[in-house]
Amino acid sequence: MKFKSPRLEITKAAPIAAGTTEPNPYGQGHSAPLPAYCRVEGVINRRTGVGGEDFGINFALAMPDKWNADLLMQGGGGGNGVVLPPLGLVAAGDAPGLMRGFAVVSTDTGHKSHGGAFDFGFMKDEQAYLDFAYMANAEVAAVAKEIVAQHYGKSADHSYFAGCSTGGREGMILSRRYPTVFDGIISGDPAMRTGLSNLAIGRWIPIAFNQIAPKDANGKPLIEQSITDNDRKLIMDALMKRCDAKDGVTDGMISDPLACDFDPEMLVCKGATSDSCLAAEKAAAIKKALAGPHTSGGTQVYPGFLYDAGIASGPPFRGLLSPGPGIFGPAPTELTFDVDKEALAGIQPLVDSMSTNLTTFSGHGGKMIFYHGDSDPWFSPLDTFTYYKEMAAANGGLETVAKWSQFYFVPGMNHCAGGPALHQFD
Ligand SMILES: [Ca+2]
Repeated sequence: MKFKSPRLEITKAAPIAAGTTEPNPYGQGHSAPLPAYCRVEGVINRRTGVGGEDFGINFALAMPDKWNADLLMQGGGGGNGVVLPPLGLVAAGDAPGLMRGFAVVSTDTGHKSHGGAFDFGFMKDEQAYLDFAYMANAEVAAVAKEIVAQHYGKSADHSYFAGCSTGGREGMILSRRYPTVFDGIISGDPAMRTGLSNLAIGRWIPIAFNQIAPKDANGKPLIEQSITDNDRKLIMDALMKRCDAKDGVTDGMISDPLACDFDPEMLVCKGATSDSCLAAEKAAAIKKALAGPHTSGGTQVYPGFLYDAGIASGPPFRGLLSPGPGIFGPAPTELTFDVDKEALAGIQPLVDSMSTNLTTFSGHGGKMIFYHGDSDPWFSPLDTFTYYKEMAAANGGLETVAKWSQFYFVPGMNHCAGGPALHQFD
């Protein structure tokens, strides 16, 4: 095979017999035997970067013998840095893309992780940062299209991208920076403004709970005791009583989250504190935490979160009402912080995903689906929904945009999976 890009090296090309399984590193979604396919692996722009480290955009492409004539790129997660099996699991229900006949490609987006899903050490290398921020997926897509065309003797009819979390952000970035590369994009629970979402979940919310938490002998807040099991039960019972039926069906799910007008201050004790009511400062702290970070002048710098069926879930996917150590380590121990200063530092122009002009993407027939778990404790579904509304307003209005882009709340779903939800859908 001959390729246009002189920076491309193919490192493996082998037929894989039908019946193999690929363990899913995320532990859910897929275990069925895969169909026969050709697996190609390669690297684009192999180079030596900062500190003498080897960099390059690694990818894996699975091309099934029984091809449906389409290409699917799967988005990444966390800080990427690993080439996950090219299966196409996101929003694929119980049959990943490869089983449905798609050629599927995945990539590490230009660096190797040295410490799990959240190793961001690669950012010290400029090109590695640019590749992660926005460049690598488009480069891999171009190469994958070329390999697919040579392997099957014809170009893919359509090219799709589907990702959740970092993959959701990647889909949004692709729709704007490379608007003609994909015909369809699915962006789930997008990690679209991680500086500001970290301000919310790593600072604003835990520090609000620290303020009401009991303190140890050294004055350190015991954040896990700030909300008790009894508080959680009290809140969830009242929340479901108030909002479950608003969607027309009392089924344990809040399917009309924007109509939910639950307020924890409804539960404040009228007289003496007891197990059947909330202390006033506790209700106020919960309300403040879930309202999202505001500057000292009152400007909202990241949206609030929804009151939903999954917000009291415990570890490993801690809901917002179960504060404690998180994926990035122990909870902060401060009782106050300078929100104005940290909000300014939380803006990251290269990775943030804010501009709304999708005229070229929609102009070539591009379709885009957004979805977001209502109980996502990392990224607010309201941030994604606000982006969707602003994007619609900037592209001809909701009625016009709804013909090529839709937004779906996923009731009960935590971050991309889990929670009291139907999280396998397609
Ligand atoms: Ca309901």
